[in-house]
Amino acid sequence: MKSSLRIPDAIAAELTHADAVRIILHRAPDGDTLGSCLALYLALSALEKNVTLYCTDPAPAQYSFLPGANRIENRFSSSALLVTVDCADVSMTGEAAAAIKSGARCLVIDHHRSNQGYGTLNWIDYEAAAAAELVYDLLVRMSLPITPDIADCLYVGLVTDTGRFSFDYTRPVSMRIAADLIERGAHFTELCHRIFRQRSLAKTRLIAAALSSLRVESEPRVAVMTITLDMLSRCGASHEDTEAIINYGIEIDGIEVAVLLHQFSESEYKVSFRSAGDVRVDTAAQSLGGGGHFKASGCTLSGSAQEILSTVLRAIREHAYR
Ligand SMILES: [Mn+2]
Repeated sequence: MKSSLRIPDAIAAELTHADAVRIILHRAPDGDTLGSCLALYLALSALEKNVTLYCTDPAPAQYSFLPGANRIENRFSSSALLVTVDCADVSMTGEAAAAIKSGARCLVIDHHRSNQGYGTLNWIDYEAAAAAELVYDLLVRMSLPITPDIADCLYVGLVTDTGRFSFDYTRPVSMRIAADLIERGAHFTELCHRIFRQRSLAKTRLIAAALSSLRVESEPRVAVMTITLDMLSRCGASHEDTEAIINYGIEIDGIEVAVLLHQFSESEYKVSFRSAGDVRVDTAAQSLGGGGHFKASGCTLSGSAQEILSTVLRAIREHAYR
């Protein structure tokens, strides 16, 4: 493909001409990578191409109702044009990473500022509130029909990545796209009910257990919760049920940073950080070998919960308040 075409047009042209396309979701898939990839999958499948979906992890249960979610494969093969959507780094593409690094043709569609452009063609738009906005643009560009199923998928990407249209990078065009998706048949009430207003009994029990572990440090104002393997098994909960529980910490009035220690094995913990405002938590996570965004980051540490907590608090004091 010649570079005389603008990148989105070049990507549209390449997808139009490809016979086989493998769409890649990021590991630990969220609503945006799922909605965007499924929408692209449904739209390209209607063109009678050989289109497949790959993700190294399964879709979380609350998204399993999405059209096409049951077609996601967890084994990678690369005899097709690759497309990653919402994958900030090649390391998030599971087994596809090796193929991409060794030069397999790969289109990258993303909106993360940290994306360095690891593909053959890279469409990275930092201003987009969700990758779903870019896939919407792509389908319009390709004159592909946006069916009610596709509208549902794109709406899920938008509504989850924008925090229900409330995060500061939500832009007027995000809402115009959402309005258009509703006109095209997106079942927005039912989608939001399934995603935001319904949870399993196991997860509800896990929230209760996590809240009872809450402790608050005073200097700085850090809320800490711990989820152990024992708590997971007592609640009948799974690792994916820990998602978003950290929000209960950061939503406490006056709290600046929230931390969640989530035990993975006897001595291994995943540590998540959230910031309520001006305190940046990416630097704290980076100092411990992790990474992430200004207000949301994480790392993995070994040791006892007590040791890890003191390491983490020290990192927050030394790096987050600079
Ligand atoms: Mn996204």
